[in-house]
Amino acid sequence: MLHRLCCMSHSTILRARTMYISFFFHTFAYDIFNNNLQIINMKQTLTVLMLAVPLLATAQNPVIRDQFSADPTARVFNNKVYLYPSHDIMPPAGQRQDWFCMEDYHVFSSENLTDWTDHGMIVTQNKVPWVRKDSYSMWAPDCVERNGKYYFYFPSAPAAGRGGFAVGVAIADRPEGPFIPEPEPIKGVNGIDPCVLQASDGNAYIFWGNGRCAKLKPNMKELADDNPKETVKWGNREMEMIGVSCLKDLPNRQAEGPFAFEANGWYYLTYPYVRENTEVLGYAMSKNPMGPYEYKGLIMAEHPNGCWTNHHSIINYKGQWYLFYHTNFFSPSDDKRRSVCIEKLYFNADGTIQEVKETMRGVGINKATEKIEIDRYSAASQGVTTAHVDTTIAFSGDYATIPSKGWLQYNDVDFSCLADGYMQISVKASDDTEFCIREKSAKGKVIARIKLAVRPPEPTPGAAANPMMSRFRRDQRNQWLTQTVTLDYQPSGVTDLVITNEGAGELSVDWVLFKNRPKYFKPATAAPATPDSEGFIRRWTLLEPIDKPNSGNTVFTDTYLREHFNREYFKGQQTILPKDGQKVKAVFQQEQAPAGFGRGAQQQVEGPQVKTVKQTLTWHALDSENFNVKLFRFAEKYGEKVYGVLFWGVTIIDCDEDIENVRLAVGSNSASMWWLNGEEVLLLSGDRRMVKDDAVSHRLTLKKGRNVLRGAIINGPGMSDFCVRFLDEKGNPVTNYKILNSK
Ligand code: FUB
Repeated sequence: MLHRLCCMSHSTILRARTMYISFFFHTFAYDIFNNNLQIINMKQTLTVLMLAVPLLATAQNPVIRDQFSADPTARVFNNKVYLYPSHDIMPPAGQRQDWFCMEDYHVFSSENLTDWTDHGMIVTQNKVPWVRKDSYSMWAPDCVERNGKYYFYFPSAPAAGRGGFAVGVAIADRPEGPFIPEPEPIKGVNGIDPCVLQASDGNAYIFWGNGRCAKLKPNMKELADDNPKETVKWGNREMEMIGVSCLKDLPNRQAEGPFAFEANGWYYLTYPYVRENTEVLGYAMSKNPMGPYEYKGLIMAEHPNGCWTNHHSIINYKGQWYLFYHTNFFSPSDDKRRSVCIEKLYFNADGTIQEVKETMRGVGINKATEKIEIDRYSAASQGVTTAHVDTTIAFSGDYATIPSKGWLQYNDVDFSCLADGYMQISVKASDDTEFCIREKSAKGKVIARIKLAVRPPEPTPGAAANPMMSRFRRDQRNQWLTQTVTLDYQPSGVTDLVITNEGAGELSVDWVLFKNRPKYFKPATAAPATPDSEGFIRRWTLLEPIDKPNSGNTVFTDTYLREHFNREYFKGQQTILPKDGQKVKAVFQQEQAPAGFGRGAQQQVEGPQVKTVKQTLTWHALDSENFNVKLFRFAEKYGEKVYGVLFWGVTIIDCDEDIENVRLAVGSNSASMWWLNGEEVLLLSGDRRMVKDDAVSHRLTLKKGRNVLRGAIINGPGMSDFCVRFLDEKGNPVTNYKILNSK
């Protein structure tokens, strides 16, 4: 907390020094001069915002991403992790702008260290009787449970006395409150950063300030009467202090934030102190809660970015040890606005602690279907850099820039939530480029390959400028673009993602997100289906799309359609009663698409105009989720192409008796042709949209027993679909039949 002494002008240092001395003087002096304390004999219920707000998934560091949070004390209560941080805010007018500013506390909880719920404000400065109004000094807290009650310990500036800090306690029946503050601070605890250790000897010990420790009474609100006392010299004054100074003979320069815990048969006293210029986290071990402690080394070195403070806690959750600490990630130029981060922590066999490195990735597992801040990567090749997306918005986060042939890896993404997925990614590039999302390593299986075109088209030499073209193909160099991408391969379970820049220039990435496609189809069941209440036939056995390039839908004249629908693409085209999963070999002659379809207007087809196409295609028995059967979505899922294709669909209708004078009513995008029991009954030609009952056949008879309805739908550059039903003489839907094609 005294880091402001660094990086200051001489006069500022003098002022700061005076404040430093006065801070400590007042802290110690508080006990001596507290006779004037005004005791407010009133229990005050704090305002508790009972609204619990789930935050955005925050599997990366920092874990709280919508407000500042510092000095994290994590505790495990009822199999959940509760986080009690201090709450840094931007200082209001009239407060020192370059100093800590905290008016209240929030509590957060999580069961997976990824999804955090903000339970709202639990204690606020102006509702604690003993706290000086508007002192903005609600510094590092702690919370422990004893006999079903939750004791929240917090330091602040007392209203009475001469300044400095005291430590109060607020009590609740539940970890998230409501907490009721005691009217007075704990007598004899003068300082900051309380931490309560409930030792296996049955006692509770409170640690605070620069490592002082005293036993608490079982009521958890007062110091025990049998605590040792020692005389401390301050300048030429002498003061009697309660408890023992556990860090007295250890590395302890500007030590604060003690956090004590018991594990492996040892008591650990962990604490921030200044090794050189800014704080590190160190630790000492002892066989007794009050020491003597032996210094063992570092838990975490100085923050690489120079943030002066660090403050931490350590928990074991579901068998894994975790270190909670803070950085100033969301406020890089102001280290009094900090944010909580988490890393895994490991012990050596002799009980010593392995040093922890701060990472951007943190410990949480991301669901593939949530926005993943991929710039908080786990590992990266040389040359990958990060920068803030918007330096004017505090919580906007970073993006990463990957050099050509570089990569970055983001670990622990859970794909179990993705059934039928596609990907969105936010990217920026200075030129056309290509990149991949791969699994596990830079050479891993390709999940998606993206060709990113950002450069406007070069004008064709000699051709007059075409203003229409330039309107549609903008220059997108150096602009953030959200790319929607189909997946070549969908991973399962928890895995690692790697972005490889396979282009010639730099590529910037901000976030990636996987989405489940809406379910357009379900596999047909074994039981027969019926038409829906409006008579629409939703069960079809559909063949994967036949490749049929077309320059557009305007060519779909009656003549064209009759010629092309009556060609044979596969054997049994008009007789097959396909089963789900059955394969057909399609072999046919195909004219090459004329200019204008997927080609530049200037390009002409060269070489042979007709080629032989061979495709192996599968039939799928499906129930459409909608009255209209979305062939485009079917093609996306099962086809090689979605545009310029020809679909075949078959459905088998079973009637208990003849149903006479019905008409087949069809809407389709684009043109389509329909056959009932082998007879052509309807042709929808031209460039059409799907409209209910767009075309209606002559009168037909659905005969008793089995009837086969067959359709062929052709698609140019549009999103193909169709809807089919039978109408009776009065135009009412016919629904009294079964649909037999099944799984
Ligand atoms: O948050 C204010 C102070 O900064 C804490 O009490 C110290 O531990 C340091 O993190």
